[in-house]
Amino acid sequence: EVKNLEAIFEARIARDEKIEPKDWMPEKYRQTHIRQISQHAHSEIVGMLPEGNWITRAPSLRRKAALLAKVQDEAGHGLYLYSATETLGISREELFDQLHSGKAKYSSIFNYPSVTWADIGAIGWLVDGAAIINQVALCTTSFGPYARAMVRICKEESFHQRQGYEIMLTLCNGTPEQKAMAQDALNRWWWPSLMMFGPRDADSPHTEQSMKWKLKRKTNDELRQQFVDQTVPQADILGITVPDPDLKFNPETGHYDFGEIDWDEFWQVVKGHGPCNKERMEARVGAWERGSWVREAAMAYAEKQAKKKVA
Ligand code: FAQ
Repeated sequence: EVKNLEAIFEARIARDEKIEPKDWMPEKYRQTHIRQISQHAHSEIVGMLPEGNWITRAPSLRRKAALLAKVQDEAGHGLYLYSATETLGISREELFDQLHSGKAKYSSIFNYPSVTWADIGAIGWLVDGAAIINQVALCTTSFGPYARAMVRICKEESFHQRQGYEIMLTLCNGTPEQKAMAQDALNRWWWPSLMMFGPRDADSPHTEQSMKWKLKRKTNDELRQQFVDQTVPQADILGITVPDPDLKFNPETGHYDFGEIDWDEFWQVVKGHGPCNKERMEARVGAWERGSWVREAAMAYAEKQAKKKVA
């Protein structure tokens, strides 16, 4: 019986049909999706923190309005993604519990500090730029609710990337001090942005199976290369330098060759030992605890309404 269901499922994947929440799916397919989509949701929510840090200090009303809108969009992305995860049979409470207990990961990138205004430019340009490359590939992922969430999220991310690049352009066309700030932000965010794509394919335990299921449509290394190829010419336009002495266009392959990522740093950050891991988790757990009275009040009100109906 299960063999038969599995054959039908595999045939649907081969035909590029979307798998929907109530369809039969292998348990491992379900679990892998819960893992990836929830980690993606957690990343959106934790990702609000480094940028939220600058809302009160944005240099103009226009910049403040744009940054506020961007951070709100990220909350929205987190909510669509939590909803998509819930369709796989796990509750929001369980998902939060996994984040707060450290069982679930979120993107390594959000464990770095945003120390100057130029970091807001670099995050939009590089971090959202990397996120779009990863997420455009996910728009054709096999699980319907995830694919549909990605289509809308990508549209919003395009605006995020542009607002970041425009901040960088303004700084790079400004005073020497402003240009130096932009260069410093690129120096600090470049390598962590490359790490967002995950370990090398050879060291990635999940890629092979996720490619077969069409959860992933491109591998970590393919997407990373695409990011480098797209972003280096943008740095040239800004007139700032990518902090990689090995970076060089290779006319034979048509791609940029680039230096080795510090994989030790990557795994340290993933395991919870990055510069801001502790601060980020304290912010999330603290928000959950401080919000408990709202959840209790909502429950008490719902109970009262239910009793009224019975009476
Ligand atoms: N950080 O075998 P793989 C955003 C973990 S964008 C932390 O390659 P997989 C927008 C991985 O989970 C950022 N952990 O795994 C925004 C696994 O551990 P596990 C979010 C990482 O899943 C912008 C282990 O290493 N985007 O939020 C990282 O096939 C600006 C082995 O790795 C997404 O989540 C990492 N960088 O490939 C918001 C995209 N890389 O689970 C605010 C969706 C790997 O076994 C401001 N996710 N690990 O314990 C994906 O595409 C994939 O999950 C990958 C990893 C590519 C991230």
